Amino acid sequence: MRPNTTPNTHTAALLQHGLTGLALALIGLLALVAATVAVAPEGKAMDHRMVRAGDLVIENAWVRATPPGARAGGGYVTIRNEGVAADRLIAGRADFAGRVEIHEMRMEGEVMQMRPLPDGLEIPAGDTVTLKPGGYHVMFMGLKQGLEAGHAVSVTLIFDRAGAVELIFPVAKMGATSHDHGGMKHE
Ligand SMILES: [Cu+2]
Repeated sequence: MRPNTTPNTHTAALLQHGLTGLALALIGLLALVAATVAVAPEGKAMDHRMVRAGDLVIENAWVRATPPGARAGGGYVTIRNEGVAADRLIAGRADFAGRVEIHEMRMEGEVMQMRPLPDGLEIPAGDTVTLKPGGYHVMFMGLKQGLEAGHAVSVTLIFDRAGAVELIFPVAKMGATSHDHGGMKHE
């Protein structure tokens, strides 16, 4: 028995706990700072939050604010695959929409066509795929509520390999049109 090792061990444990607490507090503070800079004043997509899921790095997620009465909305995100195997964005879900689809938009002759991708969207190994206006996008069908600029919504994207990934999509006002007049609420 060595009775005087007990206080030493105890002190070490206390010190360790103290350090862990400090580290957790710092991480919390950083997360808070990261969350605060999500949307720039002009409403442009300026989300710097980055989410890692398996081999995927997902960032710059945002949804476009919808005009009153809109039944569908678009979401955009950048997905980087740092792995050696291809992954595939196959589906999604969101509480605010009846259905989530993965769409592509492309010119068919002179007409811009939008259609769901039946097999999802491949994220090749070592490559980055950007979903953006005029290209690939996440389509929220059957909106249950309007998407209001300055707010943020939770969306789960489902990948073949990386699985279900829950993301926060800030709502940004983009591409204001002639519909954006007096009747709309301005910030
Ligand atoms: Cu679409």
